[in-house]
Amino acid sequence: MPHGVLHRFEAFLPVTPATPMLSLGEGDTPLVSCPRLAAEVGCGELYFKLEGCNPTGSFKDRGMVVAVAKAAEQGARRIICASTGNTSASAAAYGARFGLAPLVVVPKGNIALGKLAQAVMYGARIIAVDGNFDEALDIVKRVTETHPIALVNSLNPHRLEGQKTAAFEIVDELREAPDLLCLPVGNAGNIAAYWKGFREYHQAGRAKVLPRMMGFEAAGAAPIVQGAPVAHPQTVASAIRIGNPASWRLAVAARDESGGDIRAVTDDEILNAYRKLARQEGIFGEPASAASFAGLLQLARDGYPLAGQRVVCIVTGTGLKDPDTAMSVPGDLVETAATIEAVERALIG
Ligand code: AN7
Repeated sequence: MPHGVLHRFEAFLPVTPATPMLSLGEGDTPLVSCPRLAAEVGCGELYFKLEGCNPTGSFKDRGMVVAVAKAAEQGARRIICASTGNTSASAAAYGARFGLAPLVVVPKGNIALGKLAQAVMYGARIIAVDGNFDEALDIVKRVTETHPIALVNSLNPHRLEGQKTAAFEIVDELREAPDLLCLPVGNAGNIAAYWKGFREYHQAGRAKVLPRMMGFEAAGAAPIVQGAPVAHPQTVASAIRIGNPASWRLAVAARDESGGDIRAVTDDEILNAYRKLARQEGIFGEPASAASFAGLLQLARDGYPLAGQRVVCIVTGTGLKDPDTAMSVPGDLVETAATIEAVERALIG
């Protein structure tokens, strides 16, 4: 059985007879219903879409498979991206799979350990710059103007084409679009891709509802909320530590056309949602991914009308990507001697 985004959604993607139809099994991620949290938040239904179940552990694989397939089709030999970590992991994996050499430019010391390990393992040339993501992206854009290297950041429209397939999957599974879609916003490509996906399915008659798009930036990296670029973005959620998003205008269009909102969530709200989701539902997303649920909790607290609403929160990447942040959360760890008595004592209290 052929699997993956290119096969499953061929009719909605820029696939030609010359497109190499490879896959690592991306897409088809779980949509997990959480009725207890729905009751707590006060919405009708609540689902989490676990994009961490993609082959490299984040939603980036959906768009990367399309971008890299098209680059291969067009005869590219090398691909390049700037990244806060997940894009580089995905580019490195799909570069290996399609036989294109991956180059990744990352902010030195500022990407999560698991993501760096992935780029190392998949054999990317890793260029760690002494600057932030926005500076890295500027450099990469300029490099591709003068070198024959395919750009696979989300400025490449094939990336958003692939990412829109997550919206298709939600509608296919619920047999309707949700009322509200909550997701983190960093470089702002994903919110634009989901909105494109929901509109295309709506136009194709597969959904009657168009969701309100609710995006959440980290408070220390919230250029869209503030209406101006942030020169030195700061947040514990390193994936969305971005001060000048490439898809800014598309994100604002998604917000306004859908009647949604883009808001800021603080690091405390992110970390609270990160722990709560793991401890109450067994869903371990990375800190940036917890911004979706942090945002929903904020909406509930602010009295946003949620009663009866069907809400989907996107968990964009797996928590295993960022072991350092996980280990900074107070855990319940007891070390003892290897005796029955010592372990019995550790069971209580
Ligand atoms: C887990 O990898 O920008 O708003 O370079 O890794 O579409 O950028 C990652 C972004 C959310 C934000 N959640 O999505 C990169 C990068 C996770 C992410 C986002 C990212 P966009």
